[in-house]
Amino acid sequence: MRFQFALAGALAALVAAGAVQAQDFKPRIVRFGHGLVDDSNQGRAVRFFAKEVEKATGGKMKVRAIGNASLGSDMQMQQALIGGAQEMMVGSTATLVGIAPQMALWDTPFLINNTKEADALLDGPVGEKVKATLDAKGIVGLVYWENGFRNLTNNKHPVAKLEDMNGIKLRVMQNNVFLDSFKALGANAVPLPYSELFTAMETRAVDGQENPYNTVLSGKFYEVQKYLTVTNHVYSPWMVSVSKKWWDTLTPAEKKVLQDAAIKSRDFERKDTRDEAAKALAELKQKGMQVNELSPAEANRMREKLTSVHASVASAVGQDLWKQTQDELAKIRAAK
Ligand code: TK8
Repeated sequence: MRFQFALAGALAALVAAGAVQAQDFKPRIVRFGHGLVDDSNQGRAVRFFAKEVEKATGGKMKVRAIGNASLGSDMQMQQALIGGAQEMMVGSTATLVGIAPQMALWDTPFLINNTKEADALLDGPVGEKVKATLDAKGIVGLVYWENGFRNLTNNKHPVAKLEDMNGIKLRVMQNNVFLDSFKALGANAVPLPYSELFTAMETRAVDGQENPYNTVLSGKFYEVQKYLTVTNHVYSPWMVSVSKKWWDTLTPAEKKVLQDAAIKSRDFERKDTRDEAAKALAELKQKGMQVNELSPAEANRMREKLTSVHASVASAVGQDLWKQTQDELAKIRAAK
């Protein structure tokens, strides 16, 4: 017994010193599922992560990137992780709220104004605290990736003023804050998994949706959506998640490889996503989408409607976390 502890201690020291040997890794297959197509910011980052892990383990750990929701929707994959039937996934934090209610913090409209605030808040104590609530639910959250600022598309008419939202059948994520937000704007909000979204738009079961430019582009939404309104109504993160059941079977060296690769993938993914987003709007116009910005007055009217859900988010995530978030944001905004 004592020998085992000594051994564990020695290994931990080796890992800390970076002196990890190939024999610290067992042959393992990691099924890493994601919802977007392979040729998307999400798919590229999963493949980046896979390469990093293979390199660091001398090919012992093989990460299979499985996109297109082939392993299921976000919520189905989360259940597979909890049950231990799948090792890893990445998906919207918004679809995790049923499992970890504090994730609803990230659904708060207009909480985050820019990517600098996003990085500081998500990678800081607030982000860590929210991420850690997954642990007790059977999921280990590794890092936040950027999904991005969400914008509105539809196939009915341009949305230039609040009243234009009336009667638009709008797909939202399976999440109450999104549902309430878009009901407050006057839309007919319908929750649907992402994996059913394209077909729903194609068959006109829904008129519109909201997602970052990157996804509108990679998902080819321009084929079935004519109008895009620049709303930037919420900053949406993705969570890179691991099955806790599987995680608990890993050696310390293997856990460290996954954590290190996750951090590298986060930096890669955020840069890639931002580079793509900066060019995406021009590309979407070129593909035929009609893009409009809201006048400051109309943007304000929408903003007021959307911020009406803030009180209910605060009570859902707890007043302490809400206050800590506001304090943290104030600090981030004050810093140069
Ligand atoms: C991909 C989803 C997607 C999200 C959505 O699985 O559902 O609209 O934005 O990124 O997580």
